[in-house]
Amino acid sequence: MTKKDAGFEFAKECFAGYGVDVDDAVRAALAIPVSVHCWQGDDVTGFEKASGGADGGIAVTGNHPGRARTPEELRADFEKVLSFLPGKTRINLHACYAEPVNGKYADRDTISFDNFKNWTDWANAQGIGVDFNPTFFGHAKAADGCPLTNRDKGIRDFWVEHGRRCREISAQIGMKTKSSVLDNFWAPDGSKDTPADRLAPRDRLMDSLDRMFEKKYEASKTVDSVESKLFGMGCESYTAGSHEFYMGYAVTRGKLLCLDAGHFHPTEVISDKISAVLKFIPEISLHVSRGVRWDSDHVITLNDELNAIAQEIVWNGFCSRVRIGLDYFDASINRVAAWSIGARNMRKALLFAMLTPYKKIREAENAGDNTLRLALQEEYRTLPFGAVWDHVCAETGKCSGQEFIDSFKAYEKDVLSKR
Ligand code: RNT
Ligand code: ZN
Repeated sequence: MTKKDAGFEFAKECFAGYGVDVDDAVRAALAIPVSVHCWQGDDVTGFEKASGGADGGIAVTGNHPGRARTPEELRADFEKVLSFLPGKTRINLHACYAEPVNGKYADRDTISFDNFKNWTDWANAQGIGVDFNPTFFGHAKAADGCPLTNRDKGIRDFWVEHGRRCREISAQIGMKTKSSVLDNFWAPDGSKDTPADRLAPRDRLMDSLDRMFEKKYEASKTVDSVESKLFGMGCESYTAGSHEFYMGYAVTRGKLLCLDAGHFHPTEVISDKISAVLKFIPEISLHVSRGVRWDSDHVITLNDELNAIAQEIVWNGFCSRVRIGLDYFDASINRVAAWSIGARNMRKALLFAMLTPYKKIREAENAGDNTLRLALQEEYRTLPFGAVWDHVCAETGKCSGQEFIDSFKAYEKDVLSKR
């Protein structure tokens, strides 16, 4: 027996001592789909003729060499990321990743499935599902940061048409991949300084959304989610699509609510919101991210909040009611590494949540024994989780530890640095 195998056997015994079956936990943790965003690979740039890049309150900082410049480069990088990810993975696309067809670029109000045919074929070849997002930023018609609330009806109509097309594209991708596509709607609409009217933009936002969502689609093909936000750079004083707005919208319109971990007050956490909103909405989606000061999109680390998010999903049996997506972008470090480290952390958190003796901890709580609850909560932190993770990586043909580091460094040397 190798030292690694011996370590795994020992870990199994430790977890069994708390009544946890490691094999069951691993199987369950790997089956949870995690939708990995495409935009970490190219700094939310996309492939349109005149790429506006990230704006509307989101910003990518850093200029590490190696950004993917073409669909082929981005897909190759994503394949490298996939090679590091155990478990069921999906890709989350944005409308601005539309590809030209026969050299012809489509504007946001004319895009169609054809602009995403390559992505769909590629996803099928990779055996992964696809999710989607309309892009309401990085465009001349969103230059004032108010696409859906614009006072100019012509501008609103343009974006309503974009939203409608994205839903149609999502339905077609869903059909072709035989997997329901989550279509997530986030728009930056807000105001840098104190608005005189907080109501009228919300009237217009509601109307734009209602018009986009007129057509009904089968959930087996696509479902819509709406994402709230607190503030962004350049819209510090007001965001039309606040949490209260979208919570109400999702409840009354039968939409999923997307909780982005970076979109709330700094002492608020989405882990606490999951069980609350799921009392009123059958399904939600997540943008797992990490807020730091003004930025809502740092690479996710395996911190307490990430573990808490995974625990809420796993411990409450919400795996089929929460669509997990990732949303972070860092251009200051190796992007493939950033992408993979964050996505591996999501999977680690899910696995760790599955391995936690939560039934025992809850028993202690229900018996009113908060001392035992605290003792167990603190003891499980140092159970030999690492040995299980390494084993999962080895069993699924993914590397871990030094090999993982060597592999993304080699990719940087051989591929990224030559761009
Ligand atoms: C912005 C939102 C949104 C974007 C992506 C690119 O604050 O979080 O989800 O990050 O759509
Ligand atoms: Zn988000």
